[in-house]
Amino acid sequence: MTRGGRRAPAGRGRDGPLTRDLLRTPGGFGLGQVPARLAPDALTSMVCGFCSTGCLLDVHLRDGRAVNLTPSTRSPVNLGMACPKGWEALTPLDAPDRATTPLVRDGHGRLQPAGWPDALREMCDRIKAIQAAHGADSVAFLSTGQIPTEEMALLGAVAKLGMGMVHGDGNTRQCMATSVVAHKEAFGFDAPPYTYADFEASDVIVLVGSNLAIAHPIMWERVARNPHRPEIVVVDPRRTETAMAATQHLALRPKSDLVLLYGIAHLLIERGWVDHDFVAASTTGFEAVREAMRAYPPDVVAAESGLAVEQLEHVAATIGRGERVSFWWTMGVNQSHQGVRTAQAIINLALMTGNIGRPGTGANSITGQCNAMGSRLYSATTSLFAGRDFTDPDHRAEVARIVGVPVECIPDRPSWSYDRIVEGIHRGEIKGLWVIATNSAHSWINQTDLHELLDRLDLLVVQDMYRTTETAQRAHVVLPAAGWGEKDGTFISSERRVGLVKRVRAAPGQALADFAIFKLVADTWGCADLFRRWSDPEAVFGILRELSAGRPCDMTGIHGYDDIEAAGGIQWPYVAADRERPAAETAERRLFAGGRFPTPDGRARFVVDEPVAPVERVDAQYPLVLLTGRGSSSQWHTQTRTAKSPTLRLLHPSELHVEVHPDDAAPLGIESHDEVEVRSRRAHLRARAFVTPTVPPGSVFLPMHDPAVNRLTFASFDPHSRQPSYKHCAVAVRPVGR
Ligand SMILES: Nc1nc2c(c(=O)[nH]1)N[C@H]1C(S)=C(S)[C@@H](COP(=O)(O)OP(=O)(O)OC[C@H]3O[C@@H](n4cnc5c(=O)[nH]c(N)nc54)[C@H](O)[C@@H]3O)O[C@H]1N2
Ligand SMILES: Nc1nc2c(c(=O)[nH]1)N[C@H]1C(S)=C(S)[C@@H](COP(=O)(O)OP(=O)(O)OC[C@H]3O[C@@H](n4cnc5c(=O)[nH]c(N)nc54)[C@H](O)[C@@H]3O)O[C@H]1N2
Ligand code: SF4
Ligand SMILES: [Mo]
Repeated sequence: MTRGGRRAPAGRGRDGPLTRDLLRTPGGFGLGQVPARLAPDALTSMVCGFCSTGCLLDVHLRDGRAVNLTPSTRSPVNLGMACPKGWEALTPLDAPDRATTPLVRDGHGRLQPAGWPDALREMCDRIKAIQAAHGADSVAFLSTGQIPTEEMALLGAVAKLGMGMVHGDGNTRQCMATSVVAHKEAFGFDAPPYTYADFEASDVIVLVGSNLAIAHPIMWERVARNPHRPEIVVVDPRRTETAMAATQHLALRPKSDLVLLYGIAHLLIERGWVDHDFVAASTTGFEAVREAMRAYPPDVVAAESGLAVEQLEHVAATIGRGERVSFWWTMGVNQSHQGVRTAQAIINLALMTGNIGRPGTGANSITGQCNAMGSRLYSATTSLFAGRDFTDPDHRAEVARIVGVPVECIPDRPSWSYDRIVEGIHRGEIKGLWVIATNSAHSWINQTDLHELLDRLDLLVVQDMYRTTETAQRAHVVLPAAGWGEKDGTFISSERRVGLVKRVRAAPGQALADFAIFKLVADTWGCADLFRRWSDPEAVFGILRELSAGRPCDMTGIHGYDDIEAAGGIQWPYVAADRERPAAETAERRLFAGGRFPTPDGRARFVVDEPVAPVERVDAQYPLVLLTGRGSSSQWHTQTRTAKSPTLRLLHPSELHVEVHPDDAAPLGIESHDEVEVRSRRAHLRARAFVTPTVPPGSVFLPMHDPAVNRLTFASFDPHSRQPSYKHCAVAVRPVGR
């Protein structure tokens, strides 16, 4: 036994039967051919691989190869629409910097091409050596919300059940952790309750910290289709594209959301806009809320949030009088120092007004990446498969039985969160790291010491489509991965819809589907026998189906990929009885109808807390708050994919711009297009100024797509979700060269 109480592995990596097959077949696994299920000159549909909307795209094949795509008209999700990223989704696959062969760093520090067996042996031997010396939990992995669910599940199984790892988290920590915790505490399960039809059915739509027009353009199109002339309330310090189209824009002081939401609750209670029947039948904890909300009268809230008392009265009346009010939130809430309580304050408003479980209502967290929802349920990082708990012996026994592994293989403690893994490297507890489909060296908060920490690792393995990412550049071993369009599996969208992705292109060179890579790692490690049932993505889907039985995310009614194909995507839950229902009834469904929730007593829970100030304060030296987020609908995160499309590059600025309010720019003599320096207490960067009243005075905005931005951000975290607070730190701006 080792420090972590987990078995330390023995023996060396070897070529198992799979790896030997691979050796005999240069190019590997026949990835060059279009799968038998697709006719060579046909149209086939699959879900987009960028955002969580899950638009269905029709892919046009010629001689078995995808040559074009158009948005599908047969899906209720996107109704024939796609945003620029969807239209351009095939282009990044052809980029010249694709990783086409495994790379291993040589004695001179250079990454050199290697064969798969050598790279896999290098990886496994070094992990085993580290674990033997420092314990099984001294090697961790970081994964993603962007690979198919089947691949995520296989990774979780191979790394934790097969290789003895304990700690593995995902980039979803940067994105969704807050909503996960808020949902579990309030609803009893991590379940976004809505369907996109709710955008069209509401008479009031409240968007908190969400720039839907840019980050989820097709959901925004669904809002535009709403025939009820809805009131659209946008809560965002910036006058975003979304806020410009709103009927009420609450440009609150950054990070004053919790006070604002409590102030709205105060007014709803005072003015008698509480649905007491719903509260009595379907919730617990309202009396504590009523008591706590006394402390948030409009004058106090106005002073804290920078809004006018009339604005507060107006928004409360809009919500109170609305018949079908839906509340939606994204990163302006999740990425804050008190994200979980803020999300729950939104849930409180929906519960106290009875706006949940009916068409056009809901407390609705919008997810980010194409498969964030698959990661939340099946990646075996934070929770055990299908929303189970690693610490619950019954849950472990159930999973061991279904998956067919000895129960001792399943860790009995949850993983460290991403920030704790990074801290583990700092403390010398984590010596090896395997990074899959995330670009930490650009996207993680406060990069100041991350690069140095990554360099300190005894082993960094990076598995990515591209060899040029900031993280791959620092790796000892790079494993070349196939991307979206080059492999099979399923994604789960924001509205819980399971959709198919397919291999419609050959991966370049020796790149392999992540699924194949995980199988080869297991083979080389010597634990492939444990995963014999996990033979291909559809077989794994079958295992996940079994794991979902009786859980709120039950999908036992989906018998296989053909069902998903025929329906164009199926929302969970979907049980055997759903198969008998008319398709129109199951096409678009929401949760919690009848006011029942998956808590032990069937009731939703109100949660309240004391608002606290963000950790890093502005002062005379650093007088401005830095907000960060998405820059345009044509840029995706760290730009490894979207920057490869000439069309998408035309749709966004070619240089980094910082948005500065005229009142802040004037005294500094800054005009649009001037080169400026943005400095935080940790680092500085150069950018062009864009002087604009869309940012509030006292704040500046930088898009997250430039690697320099996270050298400025300040590492503070929500205490309950450990999600980084990317949207608040103190900076100064000054002109350069004058
Ligand atoms: N084009 C494009 N689309 C994407 C992505 C992408 O990279 N590019 N990424 C996808 C992913 S993974 C995600 S998670 C989503 C993110 O989708 P969003 O969350 O909508 O995008 P962000 O721009 O990060 O943040 C939303 C807004 O939060 C605001 N904000 C900042 N601080 C506060 C605050 O204190 N209070 C409030 N109320 N608002 C605040 C910002 O001004 C910003 O307009 O987008 C998804 N879609
Ligand atoms: N300042 C600031 N920072 C932020 C945010 C912010 O708002 N502000 N937002 C945060 C959020 S919400 C998110 S989700 C993160 C995103 O941060 P990241 O996850 O780092 O962003 P991506 O650029 O999407 O990185 C995905 C990586 O996976 C690779 N990849 C794509 N498909 C595949 C595949 O199929 N297999 C493999 N093996 N690799 C693949 C891509 O080439 C890329 O290198 O950023 C966070 N960082
Ligand atoms: S809205 Fe999202 S899912 Fe739809 S095409 Fe654009 S990136 Fe793809
Ligand atoms: Mo995200």
